Amino acid sequence: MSHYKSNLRDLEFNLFEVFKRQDVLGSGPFEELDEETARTILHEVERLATGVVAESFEDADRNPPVFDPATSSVRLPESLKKSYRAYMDAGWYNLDLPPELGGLNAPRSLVWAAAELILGANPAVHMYAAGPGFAKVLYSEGNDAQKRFAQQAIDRGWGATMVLTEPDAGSDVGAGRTKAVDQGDGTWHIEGVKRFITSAEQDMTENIFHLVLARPEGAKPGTKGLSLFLVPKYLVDEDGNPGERNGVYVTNVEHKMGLKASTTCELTFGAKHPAVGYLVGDKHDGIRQMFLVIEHARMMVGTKAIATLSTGYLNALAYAKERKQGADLTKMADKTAPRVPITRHPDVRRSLMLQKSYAEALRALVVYAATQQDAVQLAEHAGEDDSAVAALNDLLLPIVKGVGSERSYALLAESLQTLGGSGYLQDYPLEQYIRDAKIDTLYEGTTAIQAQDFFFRKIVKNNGQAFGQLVGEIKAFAASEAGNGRLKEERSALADAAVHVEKMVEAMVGDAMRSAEKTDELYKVGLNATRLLMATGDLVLAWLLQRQAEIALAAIDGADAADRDFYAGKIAAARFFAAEVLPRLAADRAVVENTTLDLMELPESAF
Ligand code: ST9
Ligand code: FAD
Repeated sequence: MSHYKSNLRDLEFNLFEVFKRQDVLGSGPFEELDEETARTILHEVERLATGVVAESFEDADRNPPVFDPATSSVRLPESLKKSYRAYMDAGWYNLDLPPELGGLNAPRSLVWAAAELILGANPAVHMYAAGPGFAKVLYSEGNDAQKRFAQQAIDRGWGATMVLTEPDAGSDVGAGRTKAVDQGDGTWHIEGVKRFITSAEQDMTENIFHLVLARPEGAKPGTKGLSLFLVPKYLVDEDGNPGERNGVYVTNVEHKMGLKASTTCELTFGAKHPAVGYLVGDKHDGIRQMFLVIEHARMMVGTKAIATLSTGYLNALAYAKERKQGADLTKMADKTAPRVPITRHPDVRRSLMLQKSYAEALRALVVYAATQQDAVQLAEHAGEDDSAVAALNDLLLPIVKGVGSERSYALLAESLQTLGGSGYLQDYPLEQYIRDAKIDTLYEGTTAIQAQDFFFRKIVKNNGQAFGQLVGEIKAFAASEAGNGRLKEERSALADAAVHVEKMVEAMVGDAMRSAEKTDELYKVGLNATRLLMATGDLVLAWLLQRQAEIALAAIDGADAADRDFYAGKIAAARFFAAEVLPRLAADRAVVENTTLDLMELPESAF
């Protein structure tokens, strides 16, 4: 039986009952796709995900890829290759491609809903399948030859990588030392060592193309001195036929805590013979170009995290319904009382509802962010200004990635706990979920980096516009009649929470402004950035749960039995979250408003 427990009902609830995607499907840029087709696609992807894609999840963890240093090659487990091949053959990567690349140009909300299913079933498969997505970026940024290469990459199913990190340049990408030397003939030679590169070697595709940040000789320091180069494993002729082996080789594959099926490689350029690179778009604009990939990858990581939490919760729930242990708390003195399923124990119920409310709220967050991306697609198609929705999407990305990964990792521990000692065994998928999910708080920018991005770039640099819009919408909901009297207390808690988050931002902006006079004040922002990110996340999640509850309240009376339970769960999750999670934001605000510099003044030796 598949380890993967999907939640298609909830995905469809978000897409069609909450965010009304049927209103944008079937017209404009999405003319080719109507609601029925979208639902069929999701059902088909779910069938694939819970079937052949999920099949190799465990085997590829226990029998991970093997690196051969003599040939710089990697052998992937056959089971994983089968999952990958089935996914690629089904062709769903086409959803996200533009028509000029043979794609369906589906709304991003549908793309991410489908992605959740694959990421939950077997995240490594999704990552190995990134070639067409990378080709899309290359197509949009590249010159004519690179556009042709991008089309060939899709047609011939090549793999791809994003290559930023170096031993001394992790979070600090601008410290990168990999060099690019202009050959004067339209080619460059790349020299240096990159590390931790996902999918840089595998034995499933004819070619792999690397999108590499390197510094042209004489270019300025920092990220702005980096340029983006296309560096294929095999150089190709005009028709895309692979020829000469290029001088880029994998020189190590890491042994990791989790996500073992996905290769994480050291990549050495130009040590054996020249590594030929092509400047993307013939212009030195590397960090902006790479962020087109990074933004997508951050969304992917957040979606992977919540997909794992969701299947973790559903596995825990299934176990809890079956496992009998102890008597009902009210009969604890009666040693002859019947043993009950652990779902009867208040502490198990509390934990399950915490898992459910976060898993479903985080899913709603992913779909909500994706609907902003739909709006960007719609605006671009209509030739309209998309800056406001784009800024809102930008604001949401560190929440999706930073909050999604942190909360999912923490709550997967609750899912494991639900299984008691059995959760610790490899007989169940929980321990692998935890190992596989830890990476989500680390790569694509650690949580601290997401938090700084959120405050400095997405709030301060944007003059608080997107943040103001988001909090304004939340406050308007809180002040509305949503729920017709049946969400009154929840909306009141939401209104209080919105004020707490606003006050946190106000205090931190004050710290940042005072730092113009007294530089150390900026440390206070650094001390609180992650706290603000997580608190804003909880605020947004509470709001999304209440929006879901409003819809559930309106639908529950006429619903059939299964839907009545589904809607009752939605209302309960919103109430639980408002009562149990939101009150903590008052404490967060108090911490922010009373932050001192004590910690920064403490000598390192005192730690
Ligand atoms: C990694 C990969 O970890 C892990 C998984 C790989 C899986 C592969 C499969 C993925 C599949 C999905 C992808 C398919 C693609 C499909 C695409 C389809 C569309 N937003 O603040 P400044 C830019 S990879 C946008 O001064 P510093 C901007 O151009 C490794 N742009 O930065 C800006 O200029 P300006 C991941 C942003 O102090 C310029 O950067 N590593 C943003 O110089 C400079 O900005 C990391 O993520 C943004 N949010 O450098 C590194 N931010 O201001 C983490 C910056 O003029 N570290 N730009 O606009 C950071 O992010 C640092 O904050 C830093 C700081 C490096 C940016
Ligand atoms: P460091 O930057 O050294 O960070 C160490 C700690 O210090 C972290 O807790 C961090 O939050 C904190 N810290 C660092 N700087 C600051 C700061 N300014 N303010 C506050 N806190 C800070 N990279 C690629 O280019 N391509 C890939 O495909 C890729 N795949 C990966 C796959 C895996 C499995 C792994 C483990 C990594 C991958 N990476 C990839 C690299 C990944 O993006 C980096 O590991 C990540 O950006 C963090 O860099 P680092 O590991 O050097 O940690």
